[in-house]
Amino acid sequence: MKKDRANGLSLKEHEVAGNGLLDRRLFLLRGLQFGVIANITPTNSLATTATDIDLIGPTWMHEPGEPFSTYGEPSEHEDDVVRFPVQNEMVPGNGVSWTPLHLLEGTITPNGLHYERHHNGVPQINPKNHRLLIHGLVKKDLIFSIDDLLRYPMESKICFIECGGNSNAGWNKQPSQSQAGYFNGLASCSEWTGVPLSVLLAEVGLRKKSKWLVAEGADAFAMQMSIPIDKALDDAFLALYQNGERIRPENGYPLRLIVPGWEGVLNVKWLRRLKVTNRPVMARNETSRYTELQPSGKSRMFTFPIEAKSLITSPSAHMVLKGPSLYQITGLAWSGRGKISKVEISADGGETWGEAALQEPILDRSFTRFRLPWNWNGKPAVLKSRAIDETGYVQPERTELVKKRGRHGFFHYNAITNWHIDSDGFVSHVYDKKENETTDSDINIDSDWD
Ligand SMILES: Nc1nc2c(c(=O)[nH]1)N[C@H]1C(S)=C(S)[C@@H](COP(=O)(O)O)O[C@H]1N2
Ligand SMILES: [Mo]
Repeated sequence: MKKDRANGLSLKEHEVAGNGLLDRRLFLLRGLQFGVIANITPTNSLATTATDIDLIGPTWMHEPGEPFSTYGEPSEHEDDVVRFPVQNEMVPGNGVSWTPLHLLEGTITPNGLHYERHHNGVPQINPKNHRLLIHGLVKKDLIFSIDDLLRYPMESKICFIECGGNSNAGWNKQPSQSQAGYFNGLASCSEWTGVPLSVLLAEVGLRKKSKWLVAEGADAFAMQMSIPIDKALDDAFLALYQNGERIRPENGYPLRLIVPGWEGVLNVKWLRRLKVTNRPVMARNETSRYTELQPSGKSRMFTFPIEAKSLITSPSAHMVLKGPSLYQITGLAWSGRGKISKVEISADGGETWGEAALQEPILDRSFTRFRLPWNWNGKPAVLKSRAIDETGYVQPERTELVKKRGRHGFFHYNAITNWHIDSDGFVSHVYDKKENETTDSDINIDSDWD
């Protein structure tokens, strides 16, 4: 066994878990260099040795480039980095478009790639004609124009939004073979800026019996959702900006509600009305949907917070590893209950686990990027990631989740995802072997979200 001369340890001794998972600090210390010493990478770089040195340069160095633009676009060579839209044929404008999480890095979702969930299309709203009414159990009803709202003191928060129906193909009997983002990408993370709801609720003055807030959108679906008043006063806000610019039409322009860490459906877009009430409105999306029968025979409803979840975005389904070598396993973790405290990775199907490096900043109810070096030996392997949040909650294995939530599960699928790598390096999605026996789910979800 070759020695890593820097500290006298062999690569084997840097292993933190079985099947080649290495210490999370190794890349930070010496990049790929330690692989060289351990004879894993053929040269000390993944690049080619320079022989012909071209000092003339490419053609684009010999003529002026393109002129300036008023609004930048991604390079034409990145045109595969797109959302994946799926429309419900029966209802105009009802569908989703998935964020390509497997093609992105870092934690912030570019505005043009934020996932979309509309129930009846994207209204084209002229902000001059848009109003927000706050009424109900309040001391005085108030109407705000967008210009009024833009004059209030604002705050920013980086947080994820995840649809309660995200990853729900995970309830199916067979593992989805879509790319990671195209079955887990009804989740995105942005910096949202706007006016704290508590400020406006203080202006209208809450009456004693106020317990809930019903939010209504100005789309043709007239989405209505009920939110407990305590959450509204705690950290909900009315967003006008998304990653520094005004919110995109598809994400709620000119005004949307942000309810940090709670299921996506509460983040009402194109917000036009907030009614303070003493009980929930019992709208479609809190009765016929989002109410789920449990194995105990009782139903659960108003299951607001998003539980901790993680997903390896690379390597992930459809990718191909180029032979035995060092790889960086990377992905995203998030929790609606606070910060991510730890992400563990397994390269042997869950037998042993190693702790991943968490990329700073680690923010409350935001995407957290994790990474871990892996020395793949070229043999079939199963990768898993497991998130643990600051409340101590541990992301469950699929078997556990299915056992707990039963065969009527549809929302809040947050189980561990397994990526199988075959000896050709091809990555596919698999369930644990034992899961095939225990899963009695007979649903087949491929075009229903909510
Ligand atoms: N007015 C309105 N608000 C809405 C919806 C909608 O269809 N209409 N969809 C909801 C659902 S189910 C989700 S998951 C999020 C999606 O937000 P996004 O499209 O900005 O990602 O918005 C919520 N707010
Ligand atoms: Mo949703």
